[in-house]
Amino acid sequence: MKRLAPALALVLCAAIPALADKVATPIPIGIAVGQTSNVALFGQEQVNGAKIAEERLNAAGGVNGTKITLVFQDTAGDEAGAVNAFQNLINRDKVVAIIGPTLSQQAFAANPIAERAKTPVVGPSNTAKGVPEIGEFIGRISAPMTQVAPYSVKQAMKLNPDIKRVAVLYAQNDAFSSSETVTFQDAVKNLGLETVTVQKFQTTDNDFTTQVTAVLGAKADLVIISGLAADSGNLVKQLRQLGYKGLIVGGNGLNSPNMFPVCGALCSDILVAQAYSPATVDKNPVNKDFATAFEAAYKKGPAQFSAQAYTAVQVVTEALAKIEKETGKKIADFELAELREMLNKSLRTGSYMTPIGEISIQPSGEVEQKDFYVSKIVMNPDGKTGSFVLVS
Ligand code: MET
Repeated sequence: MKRLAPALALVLCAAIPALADKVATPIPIGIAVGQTSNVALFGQEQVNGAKIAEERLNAAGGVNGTKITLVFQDTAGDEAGAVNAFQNLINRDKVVAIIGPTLSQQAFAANPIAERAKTPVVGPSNTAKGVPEIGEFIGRISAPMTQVAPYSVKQAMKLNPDIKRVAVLYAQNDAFSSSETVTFQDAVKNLGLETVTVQKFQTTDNDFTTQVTAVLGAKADLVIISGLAADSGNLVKQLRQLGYKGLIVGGNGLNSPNMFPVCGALCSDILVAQAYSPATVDKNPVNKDFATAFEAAYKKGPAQFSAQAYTAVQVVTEALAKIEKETGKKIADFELAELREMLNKSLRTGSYMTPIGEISIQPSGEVEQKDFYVSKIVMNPDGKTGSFVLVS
């Protein structure tokens, strides 16, 4: 008996943390996005959108009367930062799910950690091919660029039916940019256009003379860019400064007003396909509530990354409420590990009416979204501020 005691103690000790791991209240939801580094140009918008969701959803009762609380962990811009944030949220903050990371490049590194810990991930902005396939616990509400990108090329052809020669540029050190450019190059081919040059750059570059010279030399009449915000903004600026006059289509990295200060007045007329439009407020009351609260808080209208972050928080909150409805048991009475598994399933059932329209998450984790838009950047006379104006 005496000899058994240490073994018994060991078993008990091992069991205690597991028993202690009930879901906390308010219910913690992790937000792992890039709040610093060059990725903060997107991350700040995500934080803003998520905070509005926390406020609006809690004002509406949270999860059947229990409040949610967002736990923010800055991933910065690289893989290590995302891995670290995920570990903290899963093990220390004991969140029910993680919303993040900002970049697909980071998702490929950090999501496997959540997968092993059986913690659901809802990607609010990952658009590269292959993200949901990382695992069973990985989903997203951001439509992949394979679905969204072709719209902007079609729109460019509408605006200028004479387009024939296309220059494609992409950031080769970024997973989403490398994935997105394949989609764009396929679209160019399928639409009967010719790719006359493919130019690579790095997300850390700020001198694009070589690439711009190649574009001008190839006599392109359409330029398509896949990169992050600062690099793409500088590339646009240098294209215009060195005399490129044709249309420019930007990928998902150019879909942020935080890019406006980078290319300034020269951002004007870039075409961007979007998974969100503030213009739907009249027919979408959820978007109206979101956009009104956002505008009141930040004195500017919301853009895609904010709307998607809101959507991700909303989807997790509603999926939690569904669990309570189905089991008749409060979330706080579940053990964390069990709840995380149930939440992963709940996320994938039914549909959600969100600021980005009606969506659902397929069993694979891929989002199903109905409405996409193409907007054109219009800069204000101050050359610093501007807006995305719907063209289709
Ligand atoms: N869509 C990007 C990605 O999947 C992130 C935001 S825009 C650069 O990496």
